[in-house]
Amino acid sequence: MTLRLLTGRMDIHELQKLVHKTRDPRRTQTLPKYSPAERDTLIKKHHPDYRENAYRPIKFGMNAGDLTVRELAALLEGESPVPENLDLSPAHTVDVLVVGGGGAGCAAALHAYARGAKVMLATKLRLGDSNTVMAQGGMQVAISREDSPIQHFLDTLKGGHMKNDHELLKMMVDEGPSIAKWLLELGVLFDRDADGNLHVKKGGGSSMPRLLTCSDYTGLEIMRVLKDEVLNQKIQLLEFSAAVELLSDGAGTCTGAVLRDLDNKRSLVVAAKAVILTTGGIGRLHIQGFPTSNHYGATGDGLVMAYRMGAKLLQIDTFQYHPTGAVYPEQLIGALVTEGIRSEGGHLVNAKGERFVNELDTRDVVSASIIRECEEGRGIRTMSGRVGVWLDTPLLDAEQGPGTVEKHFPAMVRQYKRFGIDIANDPVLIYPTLHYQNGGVQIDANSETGIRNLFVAGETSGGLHGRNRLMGNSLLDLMVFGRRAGTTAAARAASMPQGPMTLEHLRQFRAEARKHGVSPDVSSPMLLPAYAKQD
Ligand code: MEZ
Repeated sequence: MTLRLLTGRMDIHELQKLVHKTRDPRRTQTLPKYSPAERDTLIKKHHPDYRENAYRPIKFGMNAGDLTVRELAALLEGESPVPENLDLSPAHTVDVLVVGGGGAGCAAALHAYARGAKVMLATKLRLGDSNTVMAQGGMQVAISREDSPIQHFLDTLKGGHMKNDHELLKMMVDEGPSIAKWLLELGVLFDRDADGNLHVKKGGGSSMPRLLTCSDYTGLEIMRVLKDEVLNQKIQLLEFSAAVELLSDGAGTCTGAVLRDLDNKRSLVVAAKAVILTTGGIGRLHIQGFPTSNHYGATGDGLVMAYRMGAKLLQIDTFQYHPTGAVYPEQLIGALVTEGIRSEGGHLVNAKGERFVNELDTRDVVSASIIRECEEGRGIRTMSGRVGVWLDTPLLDAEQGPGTVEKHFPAMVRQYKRFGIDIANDPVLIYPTLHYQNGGVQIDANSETGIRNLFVAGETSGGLHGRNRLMGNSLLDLMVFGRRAGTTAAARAASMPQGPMTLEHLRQFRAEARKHGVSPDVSSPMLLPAYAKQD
């Protein structure tokens, strides 16, 4: 297939020739080595987190005055779709309501259920539709003899610019091995070496190989097993049922939620002694106009509901732009091209045929470097006006032997093959894509927010990753804190009666919004991206 879509009138194959031609000189090229001050300057100059006009202060609530991106600020201050006179007679009464059907939600539901709680899992789309399922490159766990949880802790802290919550981080790295054991016992097929031992790979910003992988579809494999387990345990499941508001006892304790049945367009009240929010991130808000690697439902619902209830948010001024999102073909814009390719030696190459960054530096540095290359005219422009740099995927076959790409990255090969592109022969064009919300709702060691009986786990929570998450730490985060949330919520539910259900917090929130002159035009949570067909 001939692709006549790149720079000027040049054929993509013509441009790709430079990548093939410069492979040898690139092997010995000296890469920039940044001092801490230079890294800081690079990030501040080119990383999207530092584009001042993309941010504004939040007008009221627990984070009044804090800066966040405009798109999120509008939703946090937004108008609930729930009327204050809604009939709050419950359609369901449970001990623990889990909101969200990804990895954190399934883990929380399974652990709460295993401790005897009556659990309901409600999810906006189908069970498993989540960012977990799209995680490709692996889950970090310090299991090799040469490695240790302390080393994992230090790498993560360095990657997060020392802004990580130490207590949460210590829990995550310490509990990694027991999480891996749990997943193996459930049936997750992590990659093994020829002797049958678990095989670990190295990710960006890590000093040790520590990624447990299932080729380049790790999240999909983990979700396969977790979904099966939720279904096998017959945990009560409500699909296409989006939580739109929480309920409180009127004195600061969470007592349930209002769901919107997306099929029948009806509201549904669930009485719950504890609620666990696991709704993932915000990629589909497309902040600053970025494409995203996130799934369709990643619209920040949990942040919005927790904020309205009075929970505190942390580090909501920092987001992760994964360095390698697809730029071409148009059908794949923003789709993830796993960091695993760079972990195995894939070079990033500019329009001059040069490498310009250590590909395994932390993601904020790599993304800032790619953006710099493009801003300074060393990017490759597509006919539709998008710009990117090359990721030299054929290099893997050239270095490690034919068939390497096909064998190690079957999902990636298939993703491109559908559009006639063979990534074992042709380098791919990439640019940073909105991938992860570094911050989120503040939680304690049990995943509980400042609101009693309201728990948050996974990407919706904040603090653990500091200002830049390391590859593979999100899968571990959601397992560790999904388990902690599920376990504590079940214990809490066993020790107390169901409290009264009111919308008192909403009444107060609306009064605050009026006081600050916020127009009720923006409805939140958003539930589906702005371009979704509502019918
Ligand atoms: O943790 C991630 O974000 C991840 C593993 C992504 C990837 O590049 O594969």
